[in-house]
Amino acid sequence: MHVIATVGHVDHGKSTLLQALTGSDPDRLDEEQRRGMSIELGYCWTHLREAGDVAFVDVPGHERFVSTMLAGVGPVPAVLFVVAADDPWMPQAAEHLAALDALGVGAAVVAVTRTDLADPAQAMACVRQQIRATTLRGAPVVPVSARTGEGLPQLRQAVSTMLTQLPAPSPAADIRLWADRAFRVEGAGVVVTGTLQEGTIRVGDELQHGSGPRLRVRGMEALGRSREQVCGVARVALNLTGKGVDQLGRGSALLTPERWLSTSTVDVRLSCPQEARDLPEQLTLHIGAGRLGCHLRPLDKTTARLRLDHPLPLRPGDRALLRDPGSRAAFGVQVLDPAPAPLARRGDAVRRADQLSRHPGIPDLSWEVGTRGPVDASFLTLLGVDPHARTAGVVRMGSTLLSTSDVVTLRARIVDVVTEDARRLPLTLGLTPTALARELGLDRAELVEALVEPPLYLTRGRVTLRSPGRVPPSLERPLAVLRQDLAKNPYAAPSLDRLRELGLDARAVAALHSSGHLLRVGDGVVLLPGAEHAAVTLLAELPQPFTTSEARQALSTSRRVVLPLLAYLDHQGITRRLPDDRRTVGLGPGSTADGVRGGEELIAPA
Ligand SMILES: Nc1nc2c(ncn2[C@@H]2O[C@H](COP(=O)(O)OP(=O)(O)OP(=O)(O)O)[C@@H](O)[C@H]2O)c(=O)[nH]1
Ligand SMILES: [Mg+2]
Repeated sequence: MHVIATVGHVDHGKSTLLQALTGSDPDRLDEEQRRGMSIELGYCWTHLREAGDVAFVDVPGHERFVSTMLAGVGPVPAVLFVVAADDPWMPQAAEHLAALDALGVGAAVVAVTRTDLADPAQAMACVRQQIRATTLRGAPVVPVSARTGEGLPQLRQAVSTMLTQLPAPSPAADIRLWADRAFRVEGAGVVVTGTLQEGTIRVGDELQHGSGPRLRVRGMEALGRSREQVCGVARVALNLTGKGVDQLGRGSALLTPERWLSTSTVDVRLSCPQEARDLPEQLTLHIGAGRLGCHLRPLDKTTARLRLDHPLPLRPGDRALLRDPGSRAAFGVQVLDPAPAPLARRGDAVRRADQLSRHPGIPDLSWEVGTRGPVDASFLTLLGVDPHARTAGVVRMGSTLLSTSDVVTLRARIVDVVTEDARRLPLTLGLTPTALARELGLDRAELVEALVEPPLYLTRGRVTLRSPGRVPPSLERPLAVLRQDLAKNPYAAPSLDRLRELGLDARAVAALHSSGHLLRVGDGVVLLPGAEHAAVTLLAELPQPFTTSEARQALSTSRRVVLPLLAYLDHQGITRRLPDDRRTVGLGPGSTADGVRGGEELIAPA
């Protein structure tokens, strides 16, 4: 399906032209019939041979209904711009054109209509002139009469050609459906209509609205027929159930749950002739089918920070319109960063403007990683940035992505911190990754572990500058075999028989433990160094507190291993044992674990 919105000056013949194209009248309200003008958004559809099903959103042209016009046009990818041959260029034609230009709409057909009333040549020349410097430049201009039908076949052809050239939206995209109407239907409940831009909605799906509980799609219609699933682009009517469904209205966004970042602060690029500092501070933002108040703070000539009156699900590249309701001036904004850091210090705004000047205007992994520093893959997904995109200069370490230059800088800082620690405390065994992460302002210890490489070593859970001791030649081979065994299943500690078979007696195990090649968590229970940290990551994902048996299952291991491992983690203060024998991960009240600065770092001789 395709979706097109009409635009154009009041009374220029938009609704009449749609009736001629589709056979149905988009003006469905009694008041619209009585007054002979559109007041609300209207909907109708037809089938074009080349383009297939085409749904139209008819907007009112009257100057009082600009917001309604924008709600109709906002989410729609293409427009039919209607100009009367007998009344060429009028204020709302100009206002609508400016809005389309600001929103970056490029897919358009211009219909110069009512050709039975006047020769269209002058109107056609005029409209070509007007669109020349806008995103509509090059759009076909087709003369037509809704009254006589002359030109309708050519108009259908032009619309088909324009639609078939549009890029196909992704059926797998996350849903963000901007509701343009919400109403109650006797017996069914709340129905919401909107233009689905991309993605697929199925009956039974759950959708999120704001921070409320999820809503369920009980039924769905498109083009007047009930559907089990609909892919964007499409006009859809959803019958929704769930708590809070009555809060839905024009401008509400229905979302794929947990895939969007809701934000009230957003950095944008402006497209307007004035400099940002000459714009009013209080403006109205029109985005999707919604509008809301916002406060604008200029960053430089062309970028600004917006504070929205309420949070919205936004991603880099989103287009919106800012309007000054007083002067009616409107200009375009492009979302660059929906999750900007606060501007706290002097010079922050200038630095921010410089970063934004390099933003490509679409979700971009290099920009995110280069600007934010180490960032979690799940956060990037919320921004619509593909964390798996192959990008030069971006390194993946576990779930964290960072730039190659951050890798170098962070490693150098770890070396500095570890060197300073060793200088202050000659008997130190090194710093835990958690402590280093805190020191470096990183939120993940795993990232520190991943950054460790010579001259840094991770030995017995601590980062040091000393390499693990040399392995006696006779133990090299058994150690290599053990490493292989444990690589397959890190918590399947070798049995005593297996250790014996490899020639590793208690003395050899002790030697490999104290030289940092093995981690002995209990009598005869050895793992690879670092296994304890990986275990903590898995245990932290369990519902807290967890039982020994849940820990055993999470680590796919046996009681023989899990009991000493948990005891070891308790001893390290990484887990905490509760009176009922369950445990929690993390610092509990009174725990002294991870007190890494100062004397606690000195570990008693083994
Ligand atoms: N003669 C003639 N009259 C037309 C034609 N198209 C529209 N009209 C007339 O123009 C007037 C306005 O038409 P509408 O279709 O309501 O205009 P509109 O653009 O939808 O107006 P708004 O929705 O209020 O902005 C009506 O009286 C129509 O009958 C046409 O091709 N020829
Ligand atoms: Mg109309």
